[in-house]
Amino acid sequence: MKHWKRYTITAALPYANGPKHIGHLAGAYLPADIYVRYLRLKKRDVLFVCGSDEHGTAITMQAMQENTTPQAIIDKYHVLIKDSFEKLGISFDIYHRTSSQLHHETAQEFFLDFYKKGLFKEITTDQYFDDEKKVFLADRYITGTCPNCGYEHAYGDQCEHCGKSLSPSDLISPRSTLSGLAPVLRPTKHWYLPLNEYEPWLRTWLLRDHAKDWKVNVYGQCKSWIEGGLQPRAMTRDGEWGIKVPLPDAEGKVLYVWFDAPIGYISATKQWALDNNKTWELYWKDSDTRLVHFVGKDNIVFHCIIFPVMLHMHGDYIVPDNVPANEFLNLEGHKMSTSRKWSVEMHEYLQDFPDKVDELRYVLCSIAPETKDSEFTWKDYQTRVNSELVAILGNFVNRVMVLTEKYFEGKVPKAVENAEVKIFVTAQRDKISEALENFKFREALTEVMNIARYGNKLLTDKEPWKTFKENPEATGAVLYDSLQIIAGLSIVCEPFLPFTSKKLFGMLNMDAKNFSWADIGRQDLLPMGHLLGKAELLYQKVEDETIQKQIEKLHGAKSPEPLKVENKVDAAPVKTEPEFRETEPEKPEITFDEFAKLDLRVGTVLTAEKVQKADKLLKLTVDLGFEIRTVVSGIAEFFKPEDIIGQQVSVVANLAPRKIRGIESKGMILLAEDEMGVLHFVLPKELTKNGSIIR
Ligand code: B3M
Ligand code: ZN
Repeated sequence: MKHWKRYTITAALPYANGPKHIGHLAGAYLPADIYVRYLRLKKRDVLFVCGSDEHGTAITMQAMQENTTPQAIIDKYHVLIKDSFEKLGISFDIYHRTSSQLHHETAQEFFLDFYKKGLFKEITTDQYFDDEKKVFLADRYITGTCPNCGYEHAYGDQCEHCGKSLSPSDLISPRSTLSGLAPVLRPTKHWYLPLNEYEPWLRTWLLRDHAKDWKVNVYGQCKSWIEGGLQPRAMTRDGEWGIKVPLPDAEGKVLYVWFDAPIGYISATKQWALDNNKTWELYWKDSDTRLVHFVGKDNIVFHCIIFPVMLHMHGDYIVPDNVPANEFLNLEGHKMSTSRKWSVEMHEYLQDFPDKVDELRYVLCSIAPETKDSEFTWKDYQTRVNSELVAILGNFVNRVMVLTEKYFEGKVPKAVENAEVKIFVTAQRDKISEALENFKFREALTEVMNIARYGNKLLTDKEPWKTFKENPEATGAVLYDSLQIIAGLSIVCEPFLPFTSKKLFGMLNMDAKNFSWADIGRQDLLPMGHLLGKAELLYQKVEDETIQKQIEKLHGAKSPEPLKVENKVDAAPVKTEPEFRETEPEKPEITFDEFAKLDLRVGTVLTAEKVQKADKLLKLTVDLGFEIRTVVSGIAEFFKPEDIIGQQVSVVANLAPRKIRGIESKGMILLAEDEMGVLHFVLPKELTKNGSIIR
């Protein structure tokens, strides 16, 4: 493996448009922080940068919702988010802002570099324009009916109801959210990054050279992007809020937020270097520097394709060596969402559990969505805290401290070093290093806990409280070993549980500054006769009531009501949230025989057409293998006839025929209805022969 001289570690710049939740924390900031703390303990030269992303429609939309200015929004949320990160122990070297002068200059310098080298394509296209407000409309400022599912408040870039990516021209009857009027098309010029021209470079640098060391979820997404064919992408937008395009003929145009935001990592580095008398270029332009971006899965393409292409185009810069992106963390069975109030916001957790930061870090690291989406539930939080932190780590430390106080007046007893313990802990250290180097944080944390488990087993096997009377040396030896294990734990747990580590150092009366990663496993960390500090409980049990309160809070806050915009001038349907459905109550029990009466079959849709004067109905013919049937199905709101021809479906084949709008329907298509009321086909995972029985 390459020996890196220094590390530049970035965590995605959060939009300063609202509080951030524990899903964000688990996705990017916590793993980044663990990795950085580990590197620091290894005495590596590491820089950890982050900051607020303060441009783009995320900010202007929020300002509209809160009836205030974009500046007021970013000032408010920048402070809130920064403060939460600090309290959660996320140890950035700098938390910068993209609204800073230095950042504006840095982003403009990038733009001008490309411009002067003639790398941009200048393209004029027709874009939607609000004739009353006299502005071009960003995709998010246009709403209309989704062509895919018929939802009436879909945005110009995406339908939040069915999730389909859209462009404004896809919308049926588009409207401007600013005036409520139908927008008109006007030509406008923009500067495009010709991503397609960099495909050969991406194929070598990414697809060939990182096939082995990047996470499969990340690599797979990149591969499908590249193989799907890259298109030139506009790096400027019409608008006022953002970084001005630094050209004379670009009045009213700003840099695309995804052009400037990643450059924010560089400007943050520049600011840090100014503040600390360092050379920023070393962290971005020296090939011995390892650049690693921690992001969530929705940011992968920007960090793996677009930003690397920009760094490569500029020429003097290094490109990321890895982008260990995580998947999503769900909450109690649903997608986490701040706007839908189905979330645990970082600042709210801190208010409710001010002294339980490591508990959260522990749980989030244990369930981190490293390879696939995962789920946070309060019950699981309680179980992990009580049966792991309290019962394993806390219990071990507490027993050793109490026994040492009782038998040896709180001093490290005399004993000889135990080679077996040393071998075990050292091997654990190396396993943990290996896992961390490969961004396997869950695995690393399990191995940390295995050290505490080993300690507990040592106590249980040797029962030092029983030997003291007859053989105090034996008691002393076990406690000596245990105290050295705890000393090792205080170092090894630091990346994961920094507050616990601090407490442990205090309890052991050790100075953290004198120790590094290499010291883990040493059996002479605490000299004989060394006086320990005051014992305190590391963790407290989480009670049922506490958890119950959080669950109630979540359910109580859930608001199916659309968010209202109070702004009188711009009274526009900015954001209406789709309704959140409750789960239906369970149905009464049936016998197996009753179930066996159902004849469920796999079929394929051959034709589909709308049923006249019935908005919800489609008339389908379905090939069931043994015959072709007509089935009328209430799915017209969700599926266009032409999109479902060839679709495999599951059919209740022996349902008594019914006349629906004059059409005889024989059978029923099975569909799953999610909490948003959206329908999804239920079908075998692989293509299956028509007529196959489902049982
Ligand atoms: N602000 C998107 C997000 O918060 C964006 C990340 C920028 S990283 C340069 O998901
Ligand atoms: Zn839709």
